[in-house]
Amino acid sequence: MPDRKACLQTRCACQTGAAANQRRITMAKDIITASVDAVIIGAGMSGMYMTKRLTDMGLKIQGFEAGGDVGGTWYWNRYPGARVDLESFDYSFSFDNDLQQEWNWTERYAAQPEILSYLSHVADRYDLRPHFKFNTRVNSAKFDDATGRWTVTTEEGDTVDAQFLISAVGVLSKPKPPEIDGLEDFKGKWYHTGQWPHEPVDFTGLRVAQIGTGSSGIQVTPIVAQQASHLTVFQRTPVYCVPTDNYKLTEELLNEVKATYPERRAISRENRYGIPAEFPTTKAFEVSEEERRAKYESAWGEKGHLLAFRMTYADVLADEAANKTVADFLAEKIRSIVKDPEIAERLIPRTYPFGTKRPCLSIAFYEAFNRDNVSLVSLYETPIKRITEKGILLENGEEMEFDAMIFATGYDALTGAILKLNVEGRGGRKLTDKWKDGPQAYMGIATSEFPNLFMLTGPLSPGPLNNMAVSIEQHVEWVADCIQYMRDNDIAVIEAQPGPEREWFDHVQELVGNTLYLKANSWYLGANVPGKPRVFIPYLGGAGGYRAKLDEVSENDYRGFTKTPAKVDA
Ligand code: N01
Repeated sequence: MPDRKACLQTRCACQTGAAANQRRITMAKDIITASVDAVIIGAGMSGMYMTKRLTDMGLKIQGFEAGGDVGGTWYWNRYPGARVDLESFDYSFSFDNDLQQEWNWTERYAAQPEILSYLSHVADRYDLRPHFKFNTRVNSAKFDDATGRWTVTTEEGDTVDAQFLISAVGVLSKPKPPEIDGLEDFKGKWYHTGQWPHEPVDFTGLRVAQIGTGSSGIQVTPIVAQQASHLTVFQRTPVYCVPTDNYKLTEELLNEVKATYPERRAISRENRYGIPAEFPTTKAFEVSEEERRAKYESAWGEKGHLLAFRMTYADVLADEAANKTVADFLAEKIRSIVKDPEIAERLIPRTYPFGTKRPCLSIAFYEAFNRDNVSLVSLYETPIKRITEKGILLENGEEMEFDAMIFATGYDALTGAILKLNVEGRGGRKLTDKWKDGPQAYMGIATSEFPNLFMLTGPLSPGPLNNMAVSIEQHVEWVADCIQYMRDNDIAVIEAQPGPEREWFDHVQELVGNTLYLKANSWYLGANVPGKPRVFIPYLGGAGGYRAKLDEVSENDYRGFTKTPAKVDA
């Protein structure tokens, strides 16, 4: 029996046979020893598009991907109910008009299989898979001061030398173990949403425990509730959920979207959250209570979407009183859906302002608690002591028996996956040491002492605070342009300077200081991972604001970077 903790760390999910399945998808090829222009780590959306851009420029690429195929997040997250919570057609690539015209999304919020087949189509269309070695995890990357090149090795034994190292490892890709003692004693099966098996898991007739109620957990609950004989949801911090008005996309609607893609994409690139909508300028108390209420009803109703409440008024995330008007409205909605008043009260968030932990878009999450076979345990009131052979032992001495457990406990977000690569920069400097008090990254894309390393949607960039598709395209295009600039100007090595890097960090922290975000124990702050430095990691300047700043850097000859020319042979 493999060690389960190790399984979580390696994401092999072998307890359920998923690893064997992955191996069937793509057999590992021979050991690679090569010299290339760039190593790209990760074949999710960012790694795929980066590969396309650099191969179009004629660069030789070696990609490595721990999973058995392309897809990243959408390859791993196969849990029941997994679907995107931004409109599918906006959560997609915009770089090729033919691609966006030929792909027909079927639902407003596409489910995981559809997104994965879209990404598979992208990989086929641009012939990206041959550039990657799958089922292969990078375990170290070292910069050589003398040659100005990176040496990347993998757990499989590959060794590749490259001018550029590009991290495309994703922001929510290192699953966070449950951190509850005794898991190894449990005799039933258990699953983490972020490394779900490839074959369907049937919970029919089982007593199931679900731990965690973030964006993943709230999608799991209603589906598993339909199968399990009993589902017990263990909730630590309640979340704010907005209902999903999901529907099949008609040909007419799709044609309308396709015809207006140029405008949609242009607005998205400038919008605060990377979606095609106007950000409001009106503040919550500049309008009457009736007007405010009507706006909240509309944000909740059929036009509602994940970001609707954050975009009702300009000061929702900056002013406590304004924020409370949204929180009160949502609490009222929870009370109106959940029939048992005690359960409703437990589901209402009270410890942080609305929006400072990521809100969720749900299909019938609250409604699930009206079922006889679903119960809720608040971990604030009844903490877990440990996991046992039979189930879960609570601090109050009660032992609850389960056949299966689902951990929807989230991720070591934003920095976890990149730090796991064991990156060493100039003079053997370890990235883990440099970032021990929190990430330092100039413009959220590069870090001093680590030359020619680019981090796509890296820490201190907006990343997941925006539509990720918009964040990814922006970074990929900026990095491709930077490499082209280096080639055009005979620059061999580019490196962020410590001064501008510190200024960028201060700027990121200054922006968050003007908001309510620091009032929540969120993964944005690293607060969900025991021992992680408490630093606000994403940049809050918005997709448009960030774009302007990053463009300013490139338009000014990559200001804030030191550029070392290629050696000229005598
Ligand atoms: O993870 P989370 P997630 N004991 O960290 C609880 C994106 N995403 O996978 O809040 C008990 O949000 C934890 O409690 P608390 C999206 O950006 C998008 O759900 O730390 N409970 C929380 O309830 C999202 O924000 C989509 O107190 C423990 C839950 O587990 C991000 O991914 C879908 C615990 C973790 O929630 C992460 O979402 C899914 C413990 N030891 C994800 N440890 C869509 O696009 C943690 N928890 C739809």
